Amino acid sequence: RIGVGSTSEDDILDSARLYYQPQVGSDGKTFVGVECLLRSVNADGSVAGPGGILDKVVDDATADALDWWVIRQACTDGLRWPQLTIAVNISARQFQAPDFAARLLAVIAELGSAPAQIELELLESGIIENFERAIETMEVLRRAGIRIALDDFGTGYSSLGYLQKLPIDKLKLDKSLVDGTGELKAAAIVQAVTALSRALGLKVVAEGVETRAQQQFLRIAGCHLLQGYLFSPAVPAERIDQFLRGGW
Ligand code: G
Ligand code: G
Ligand code: NA
Ligand code: MN
Repeated sequence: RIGVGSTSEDDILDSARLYYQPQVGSDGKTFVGVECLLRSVNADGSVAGPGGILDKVVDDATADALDWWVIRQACTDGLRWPQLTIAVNISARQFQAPDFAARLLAVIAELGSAPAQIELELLESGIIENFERAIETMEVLRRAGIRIALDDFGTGYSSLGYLQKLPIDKLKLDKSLVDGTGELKAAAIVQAVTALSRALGLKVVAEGVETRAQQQFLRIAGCHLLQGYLFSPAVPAERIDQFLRGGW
């Protein structure tokens, strides 16, 4: 056991669960992939979001263990779902480790995963710091077949210049943009960003889709994929198995 007020690495990893939120084609019918979202089970059996567990992580070694637990769990569950893309959130700290790409490729090889099934969701903040090195890492990963998505586009600076400069495959439109699509100006931004992304050869995923009206707007705007409570929240792996057996 480590010091007072902290939770041991074993306890943290024991409580960790990986949930999966479906990503569907813009018609809402084709189940295309999942985003992995970290959860933790409390002593009473209730399930908490990532904040609950991340707050307990106080040292780098535990943070590293948890980050790599997520990747191994995602790859392992993904073996059952070869038809789905598995998108994993990668923190800036994890992505910027000098051995990140080599370590990821080693895990994928060890587990027998298909690199083309794995997608990394990166934040702008994880890329701009040490930009040149980040681009090199992204290129190494993409040459190995792994896909890269730029997450939370529409928050922060979200420079359009990045869309041209970054070696990415996908853009994830943040929920805040999707929320505004009932309004003229926000709708125009979503249409323009989607059209530009498509012209640059990127796939576009809209996050936080909650209503049929949003779905219809995003489909017509040209978003390839949709994700949100309208379709499903993040669910345990067993639910994904059920969806794939026809219970969609
Ligand atoms: O469901 P939601 O509350 O899961 O997630 C909240 C935030 O936590 C999001 O920004 C999401 O990207 C992030 N997050 C969720 N799971 C992971 C994870 O496994 N790793 C990292 N780095 N971030 C995660
Ligand atoms: O930052 P990132 O995009 O990885 O985080 C996704 C977050 O959004 C997670 O916390 C996830 O649980 C949450 N989320 C996913 N779909 C919806 C939705 O339709 N509505 C709301 N309010 N939150 C959502
Ligand atoms: Na994400
Ligand atoms: Mn996001």
